[in-house]
Amino acid sequence: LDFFFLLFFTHLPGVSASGMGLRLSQKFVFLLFLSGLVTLCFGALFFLPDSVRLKRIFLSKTETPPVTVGSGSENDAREHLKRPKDQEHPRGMTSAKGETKRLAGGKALEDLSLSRSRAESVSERATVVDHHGADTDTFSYAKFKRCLLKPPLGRDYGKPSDPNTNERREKVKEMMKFAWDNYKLYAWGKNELRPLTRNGHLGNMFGGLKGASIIDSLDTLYIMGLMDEYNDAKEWVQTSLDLNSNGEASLFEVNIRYVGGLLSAYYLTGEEVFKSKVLELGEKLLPAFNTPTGIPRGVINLGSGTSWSWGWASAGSSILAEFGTLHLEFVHLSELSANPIYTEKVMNIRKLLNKIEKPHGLYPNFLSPVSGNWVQHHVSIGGLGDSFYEYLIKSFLMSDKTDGDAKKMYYSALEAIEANLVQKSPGGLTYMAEWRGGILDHKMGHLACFSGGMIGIGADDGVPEKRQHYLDLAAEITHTCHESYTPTKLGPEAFRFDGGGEATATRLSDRYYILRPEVIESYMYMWRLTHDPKYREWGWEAVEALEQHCRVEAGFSGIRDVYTTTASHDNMQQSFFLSETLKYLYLLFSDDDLLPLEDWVFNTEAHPLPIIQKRIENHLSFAL
Ligand code: DMJ
Repeated sequence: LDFFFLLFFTHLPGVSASGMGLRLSQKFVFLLFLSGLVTLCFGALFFLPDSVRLKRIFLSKTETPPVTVGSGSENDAREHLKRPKDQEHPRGMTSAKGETKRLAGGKALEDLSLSRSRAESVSERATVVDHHGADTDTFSYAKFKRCLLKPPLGRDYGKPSDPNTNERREKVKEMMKFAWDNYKLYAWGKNELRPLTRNGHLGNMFGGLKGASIIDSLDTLYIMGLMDEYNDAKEWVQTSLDLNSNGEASLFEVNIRYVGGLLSAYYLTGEEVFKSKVLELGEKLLPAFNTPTGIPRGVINLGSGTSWSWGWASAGSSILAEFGTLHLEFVHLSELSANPIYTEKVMNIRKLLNKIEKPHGLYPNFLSPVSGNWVQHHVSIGGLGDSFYEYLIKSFLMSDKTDGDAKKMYYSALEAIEANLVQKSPGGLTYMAEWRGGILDHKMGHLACFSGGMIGIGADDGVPEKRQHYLDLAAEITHTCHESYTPTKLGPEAFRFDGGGEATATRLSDRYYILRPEVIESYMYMWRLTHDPKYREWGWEAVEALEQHCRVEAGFSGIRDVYTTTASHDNMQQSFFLSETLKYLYLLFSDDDLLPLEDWVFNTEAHPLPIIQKRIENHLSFAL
């Protein structure tokens, strides 16, 4: 400044550096110059580098320069999310938890409008260990396939060497093609076929979602090698499966049929469309868990996310078989998305059920999602309770036998069931009665007949005598259910052991058969476990009966009375007929290497889900 001052005055006309007697006009010009100089110097601060102290002193935090492209906190965060994980943790690096992380190349997050929860889940991904071979944010289908113990479709698609069995298997395949072709012809895109009136049925169980028969058939068509049909089904999923519906859906039904069906289609085929659809659908189900206890309500609006209990469920309760039949699918949703939220939701249900006091060790069918207490003391292995027990043992099996809590809960439940519900009829038939606050109802539903298979596959607890005990119990229950299949060789909706009857429907209203799979399901498991030829014979009886009583010109239909041979049809080809009944029959006549039980667990709609192998870590070390 001194330098400028001297320069200025020595150059002013008539002013010497020593002579400071200035005129007023000269003083004014001087002040003007000075203020200009100060303004210039202050402005120059903006052009100085960030580190210059002067700048930091003069400019407060709020005056930081505006964000330019490529810098700034928001863009930095996105860049961080986009960065391949293996740049952050070199392959094979050990995390804080001591887990060895084999990190795949990071996938750019395509969606820049990340929601908060999504962003959080991304950060949580670092700690998720995926036992299918991708312990990062991407699921590796190729690694998953390498880690299966056996090829899913066997050496030769499970084709049996015995020609007679093969002929039977071909017959079942023909039935599937017939059921599918008619659905395609008359009800394409609807949920079910009405084979008598030759039209489609939508119903209101799936909240406006369509194509239930298509989703339920994908894996059956695929394992049967009906590839044209499978491709039509896949194309429909690609072009027409609209998940943006706004209706009221059963959480349970959407989960077992749509989530289960899409998951198994993905695991069998590796087609990305199934994965993206199922992850989209999974997210839509999450709001159902927003209750004081985290126990979901039965009905959810897929658009708004609001949920409520079934009108018929007492005191706004949730149903054991519904909220207890989510575990397998939700664990797989976490596997595929690397988002732990799904597993957390079902583990929370598990914890609550584990802790709560149970009358005689039994699980009643109704529970309040608000208080977390039982609402009624009705216990049943059939409707309202059934698949909860199934999912306990299957959770254990699907976890590669590591989910000890599931196993413990299953065995204590089964002991309580044996102590309180399992009965022997005067004619020597073993059955499972229902329990109403301590009083036994000597009735068994068709739905309860799945329990033969369940007790069979759960019979491996390491103690040989116990294993035999459970195998015997499984065989007895399956035998009883077979006894109920008479005289048409199809079984009623419910049968009783009182009033002089033995496995007989005494009420007219219980005499119908809606193409249900449970008895055949038990035949299939018992065949795999024992190879006793009677199970294949019983299965063949069912095939013949279905052909004789349920096959109509345009599909298969349920019947109103299994005790009369002049059938009255109910005009409905249920989607579970394609998903379960025909699949279990096909497996019954196939070799055991078609969907081997060492690798696969079937959800309650018969959709195969892979066992999450713990030994995979060893496999991976040489698979990579
Ligand atoms: C299927 O949708 C499932 O098996 C469910 O668990 C109960 N019943 C039907 C078939 O009967």
